[in-house]
Amino acid sequence: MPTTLTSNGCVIDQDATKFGRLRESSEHAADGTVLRERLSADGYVFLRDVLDKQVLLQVQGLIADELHRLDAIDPDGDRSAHLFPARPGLSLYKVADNISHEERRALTGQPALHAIFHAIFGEEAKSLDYSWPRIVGPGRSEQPHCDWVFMRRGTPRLYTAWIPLMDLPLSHGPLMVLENSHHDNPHTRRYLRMDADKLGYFDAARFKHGAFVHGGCYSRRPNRVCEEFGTRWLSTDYRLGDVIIFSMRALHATLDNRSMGIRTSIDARFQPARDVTDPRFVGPHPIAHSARDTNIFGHAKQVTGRQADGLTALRDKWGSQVQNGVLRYLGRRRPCGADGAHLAP
Ligand SMILES: O=C(O)CCC(=O)C(=O)O
Ligand SMILES: [Fe+2]
Repeated sequence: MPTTLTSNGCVIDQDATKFGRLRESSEHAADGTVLRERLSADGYVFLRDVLDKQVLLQVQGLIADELHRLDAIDPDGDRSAHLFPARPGLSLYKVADNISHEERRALTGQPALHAIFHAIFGEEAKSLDYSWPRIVGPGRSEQPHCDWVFMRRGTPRLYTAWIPLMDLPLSHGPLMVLENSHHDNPHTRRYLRMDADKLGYFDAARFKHGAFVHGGCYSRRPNRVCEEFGTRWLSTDYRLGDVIIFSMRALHATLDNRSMGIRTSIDARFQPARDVTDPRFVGPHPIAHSARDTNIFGHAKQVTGRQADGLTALRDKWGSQVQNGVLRYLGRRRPCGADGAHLAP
């Protein structure tokens, strides 16, 4: 009997029709033709033991500093079982912001990674300047989404590289990809037109699979996503040195971290160097998603057009905004009403 796996609290059925292991492509790491074929057929390539561990460990060390600063590590925890035992009761899902541009660049700029992307694109590759070092405590996960809705303002020739910064078996909440979800399909076709950073509060809100969803998330029910597509969630026991590279259009999520330790990983994005770059992720201090209008107070400020305090603005505008939002929601059947026309690949 395999140990229970969950994602966002939902049990992941490990029947062979619903859950499987990633296909490995490690021996083809330098073969652009095979990598491209697999990206096109599978939506991902998974390469074992191809990255420079020294560089990964340097970033891991910086994340350890951040964890100490956050007082997230249990001093009495079992260090032999977990690199970073989590303080009991800790609830943590965070992008580690103490890691400088240069330090991140050392990782994303490592020759091994560039060689892989050079092979994939058949030309010089570059990473977006911004990358996401993540620290994830017990019980936490990322919900199903496609990266395209967050990064659609540059070239469509863009891929995510998700890199574990420690050994991450299934029980520690690693990444999973929904099989064949990168192909055009009726489920994500409209969702993929969304530009998550352009949505107002109500545009970003909808129901999916019986749950309230907000922003760029596709669904909060990974088990229902799997049933909807009729394909499997694919993951693996990741080890330090591995990388999974996947399509912007592939649905992915993470398993819940069911261990007593903290999960650390980093994700970065790569594209051909000469292609247009999404301006949100350019430069030493990229704005990333900070301009996003994600809360109702920000939305209220925006619609009043003045620097009112959020509550005052809400009092003025609440009635009409709720009404408009409900009408807009009822009046459309697609998951989001965003203008996603530009740059659709
Ligand atoms: O590691 C995570 O929690 C989320 C990863 C992810 O969504 C990505 O790499 O695109
Ligand atoms: Fe993602």
